[in-house]
Amino acid sequence: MATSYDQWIELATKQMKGKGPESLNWKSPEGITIKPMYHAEDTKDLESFSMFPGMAPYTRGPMATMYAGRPWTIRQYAGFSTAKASNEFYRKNLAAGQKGLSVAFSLSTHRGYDSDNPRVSGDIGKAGVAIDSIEDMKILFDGIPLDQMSVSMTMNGAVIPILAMWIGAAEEQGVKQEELNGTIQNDILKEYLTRNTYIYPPEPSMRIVSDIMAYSSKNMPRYNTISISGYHIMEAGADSVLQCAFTLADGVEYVRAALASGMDVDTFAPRLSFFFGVGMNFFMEIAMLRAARFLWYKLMQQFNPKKPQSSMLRTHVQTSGWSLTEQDPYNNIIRTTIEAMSAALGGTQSLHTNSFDEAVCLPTEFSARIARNTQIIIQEESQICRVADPLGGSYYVEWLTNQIVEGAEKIINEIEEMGGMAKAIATGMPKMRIEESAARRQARIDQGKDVIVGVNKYRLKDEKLDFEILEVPDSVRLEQIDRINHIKKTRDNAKTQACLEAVTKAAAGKDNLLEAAIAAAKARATVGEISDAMEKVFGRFVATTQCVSGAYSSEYSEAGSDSAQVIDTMRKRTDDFMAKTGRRPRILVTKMGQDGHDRGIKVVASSYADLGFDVDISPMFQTPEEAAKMAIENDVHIVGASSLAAGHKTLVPELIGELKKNGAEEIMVVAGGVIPPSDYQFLYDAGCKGIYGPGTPITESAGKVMDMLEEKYCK
Ligand code: 3CP
Repeated sequence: MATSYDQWIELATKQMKGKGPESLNWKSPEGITIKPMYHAEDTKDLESFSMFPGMAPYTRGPMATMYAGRPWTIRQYAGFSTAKASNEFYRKNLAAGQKGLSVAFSLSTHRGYDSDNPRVSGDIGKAGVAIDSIEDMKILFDGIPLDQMSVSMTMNGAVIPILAMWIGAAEEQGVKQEELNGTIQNDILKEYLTRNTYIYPPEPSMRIVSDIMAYSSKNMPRYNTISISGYHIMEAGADSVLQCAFTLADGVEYVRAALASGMDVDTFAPRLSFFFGVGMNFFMEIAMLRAARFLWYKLMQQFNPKKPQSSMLRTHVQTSGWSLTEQDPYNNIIRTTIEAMSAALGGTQSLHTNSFDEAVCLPTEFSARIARNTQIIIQEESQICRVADPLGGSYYVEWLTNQIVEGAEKIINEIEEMGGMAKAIATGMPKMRIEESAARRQARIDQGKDVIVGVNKYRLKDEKLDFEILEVPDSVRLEQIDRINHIKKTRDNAKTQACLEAVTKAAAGKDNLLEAAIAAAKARATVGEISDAMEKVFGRFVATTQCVSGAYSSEYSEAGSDSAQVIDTMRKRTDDFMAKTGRRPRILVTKMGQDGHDRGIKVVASSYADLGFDVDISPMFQTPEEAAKMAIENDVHIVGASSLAAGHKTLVPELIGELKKNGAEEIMVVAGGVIPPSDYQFLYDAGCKGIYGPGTPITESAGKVMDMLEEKYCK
């Protein structure tokens, strides 16, 4: 029976009692207007439409049969404490159905510090496994055959020593370099944008990326030399269009860097890989993955690749850590399942599913099992793997894919006009866009426009934490220090020093850095020593911290007068404080330790500024002593310390101690981030005045801070 769109409008209008269906249009965070229905007209002549999977332009996936031929790799990101503890964890997971490994390193390791460095006393083994030497690396992979197991290592800052140690450990396991299979993240550009685990300035860091590509393409043909990552960009607050655009623009920059170093595009491009994050906007995430593949194909054509694989985007996906909530945490299992489905329907090659407890603590064996089984059940029970790209041809998904293509392409063109991503990053443009997007999202959540079940809707009155918390003991640090001391005593020091000098010479000249570092790693040089050997030439990068203004409050005023009133009330309180005390309430927001997650402090800083606070942001990676000094020098009323990497029990009490030591106990300290509720009392006993966990609306935490300040200064 022939039907028409006009007839559908008529029917919908009738069923909606006279309201036209356009009244149901919804504007997504990307600014895309989503209609309540799509049909053939919407998919006519779409540029990104693709007939077959496995064929250019790859919108439908890189392989012809996709999961019908081979399902994606279940690759869970894990690592904590010592190499021995992590090795046991890996072996158990592999026996239980995990297919590939993915190593999470300690933040101290990321930043190129050995475990005996006083700067990292709160970080060792907390958010990943501490690796100081090839001996640790050998223990990490003990009993895991590196010629068979593909290993992903999330490492960017200390990428040279870590990759060198892995290659060295494999060799001492009897595995040749050409047999090695895996991926190194090695995506330094996004570190300056969001993740912050850089060590050196951008220019030498880009040289490191190219050196790794050059070495691997010659010696490790099965190795993916980079994992160009949008995940962290999304986690920092980017919407899907921004994630897609910035990630691909980073990719283009790496291709140009490799070409500039003299490589032929087809020698390295087939081994570029990607890494995207997916959140809760189900179809948008699917569309983003499809759009990214199409756009990458299109972008690569400017480099005239001959091999089809050179323009084929293959990706790992991780479900969003940020979408997990501390409140009613079992809801996180459901969120992760939905996100995993979008990754699968979007055509990922490899997937990590988060554990439900990650908004509170490190995953335990129990929570990791549920996370892994989420993937196994989708793969082995749901039958969704039977057909390649089952959503291909869906009016809505194809239309949405093209919307993301168009939106992302616009931003990529803007970046091209600025001279490429490295130059764009230097202007601060991408960072500001991401932060603006994050502040807007926070404002939508705080107003209840974006629903988060258990947080801003259906919140439980009485929450009890009824699951096990994994805590990494401080003794891990002492164990690591013992091992470093032992290595330094037993190695051939003259040989080690000669190898380290060769690394410095390579940094200053043209020798391949990875090649020099492999020799140093085998001579038992430590991560810190190899990093320092390069730092002598490259220096260490210090970022300047800025924040956006107006995004949080403008999202409120766009919502109408009721919402705007919340902001006005807070502003009145800060104005009154100023009238009574002669100063605006002044807060220093700081991150201590090597935790680079700065979305939280950026959102807090820009929103508090919108509410009328004077806000100072400390540089990243502060010691408690440095943070206290800055608080005193800036004469703040309060310090907000953010912690997402399990260092809070060491760092927050040390900060309070430093303030006291310097006669500034009147400066109050509050904390926020991923802090298990079972640690709250410990922190209160140490003198912390307030703890604001994930999901606390900014207006609520700011209100509580003002309660304390008014009590202290206005009575
Ligand atoms: C796949 N294959 C197939 C088919 N599908 N063959 C025939 N028919 C099919 N349908 C083949 C492939 O060609 C390949 O063969 C082999 O099977 C493996 O497939 P793959 O797609 O290459 O999968 P995998 O080895 O898992 O590699 C996936 C990518 C890799 C390419 C994405 O880079 C990867 O594993 N990345 C993971 C990155 C990661 O885990 N990152 C963690 C970030 P060949 O081997 O012969 O080619 S965690 C960060 C957390 C946050 C933070 O940073 O703090």
